[in-house]
Amino acid sequence: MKVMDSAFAQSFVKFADDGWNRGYHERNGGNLSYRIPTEEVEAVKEDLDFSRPFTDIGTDVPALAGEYFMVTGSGKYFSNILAAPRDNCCIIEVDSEGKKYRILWGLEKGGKPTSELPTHLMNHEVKKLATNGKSRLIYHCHPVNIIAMSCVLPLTDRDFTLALWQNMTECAIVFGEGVGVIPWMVCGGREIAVETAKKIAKYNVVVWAQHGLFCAGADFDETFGLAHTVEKSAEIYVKIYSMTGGKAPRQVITNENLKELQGLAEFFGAKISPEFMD
Ligand code: 2HA
Ligand code: ZN
Repeated sequence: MKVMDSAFAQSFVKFADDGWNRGYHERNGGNLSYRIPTEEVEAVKEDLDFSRPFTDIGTDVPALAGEYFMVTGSGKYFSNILAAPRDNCCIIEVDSEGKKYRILWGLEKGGKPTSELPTHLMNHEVKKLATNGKSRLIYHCHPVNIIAMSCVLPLTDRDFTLALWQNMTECAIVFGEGVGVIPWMVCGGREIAVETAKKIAKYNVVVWAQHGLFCAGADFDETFGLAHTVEKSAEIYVKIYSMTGGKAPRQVITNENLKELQGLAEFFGAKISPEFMD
């Protein structure tokens, strides 16, 4: 089968276009990667080219040795992915030591995988180990309201988690572990990758202050839905404080309410972390 005839590549392209249509990807902002299951790689193997050389990843990801990923290209625009996936995305293979990668498909007109490849792969490694292989997507985007919040709130996991849980009932169920926050750092390198990987071990959402979001998930719908839910709550937060002129709103979901919600979360197989509820 050709790569673009596969269900995973079509889901990847639709995901990218959904992100573009939601306004999360100005210019070349954001990136997406999918750890492809072995049987899905096998199904498209005839369309892969194993002749290109290996290149350094810039970090070590031994638990990803031999894995395959579909990844957006560095400097490529999410707005162009639907119309020209082969020019804007690629499939890469990680070598047997987890130190190098090579391109097997895509980036037909040249280019490299996302500039955030070290963060993507280190996050994949942590999540693969933490979820017994279930977690498969890492998504980075630049949504307006979560970035605005990161200019105003204290940059702690607790402040962001409670602010995002308190306005909309779904949130504590959808991201019951809470969200991690890292302060502003230079993007694209190993240092920010290490800090993000520490947070993503505990959460599925990490806020990069004055930059955007990283989300992890098991499938395309769940991962996009997570970013969308976080950003929707951030939009409500921004609207509330714009309406009140910066004053605390009259009513929000209280910690007592969150405790009452725990039963419903458990019914859906989720859990609201008690850490933030005291
Ligand atoms: O331009 O979002 O963080 C891609 C990015 C870098
Ligand atoms: Zn970015």
